[in-house]
Amino acid sequence: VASPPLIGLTAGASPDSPDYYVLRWEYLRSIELAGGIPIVLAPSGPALHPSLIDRLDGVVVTGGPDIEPWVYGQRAEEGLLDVSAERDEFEIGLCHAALERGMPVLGICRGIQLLNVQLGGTLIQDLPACPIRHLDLKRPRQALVHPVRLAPGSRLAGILELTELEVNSMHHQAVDHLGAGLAAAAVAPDGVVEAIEAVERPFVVGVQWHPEGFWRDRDHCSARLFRAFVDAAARHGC
Ligand SMILES: [Mn+2]
Repeated sequence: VASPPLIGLTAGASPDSPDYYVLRWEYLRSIELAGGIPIVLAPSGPALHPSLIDRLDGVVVTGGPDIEPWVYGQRAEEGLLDVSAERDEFEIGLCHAALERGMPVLGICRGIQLLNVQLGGTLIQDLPACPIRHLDLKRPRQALVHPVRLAPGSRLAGILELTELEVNSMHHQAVDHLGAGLAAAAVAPDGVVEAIEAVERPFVVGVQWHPEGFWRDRDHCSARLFRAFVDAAARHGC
């Protein structure tokens, strides 16, 4: 029996106490339930060392602060929130190493944005608050805020076995121009891109919502997304 795949998940500095790195444990639980072994990767230390990366089978780029606009060739605009140059640099390096190795990558929230700019895309720095309120800190994380329509024939539609689903929403930025080799896999009714995927890579998927928020509901389609990702990582490790 093959050993479970090792999945690296990015952590970042705590917005409240910058002396600490933090990662919401729901990400770890979601990977465990999907059959993977989660490994927390913090910006400091050996996380970018090839001898560590080569032992991983997949990478999850998690939620977090805004990406420095210079990374995608823009100036900061009104509405830009907290940024972390340390985390940008770390995740861009990690993502580059993973993509170079054909390793499966799952980007969540900030992670979809990181994947997109990594491949040359740009971001909307601050979404308008209507018609859909994509960010509202007073809402519970599991609140279903808006539907997304999955692109017919996309990898994501195949994984989730759906054409449309209701998602949570905790973002004020979004994918603007798509990076090279990426396609939109899900779109909200207001036109905001809610998922992307690489057309010709094994498993490179980003979602703007937070599937880990549904880890308690094993029948939820989010479990299928984590399962497909961990399975792809297991195949990569073979
Ligand atoms: Mn949204």
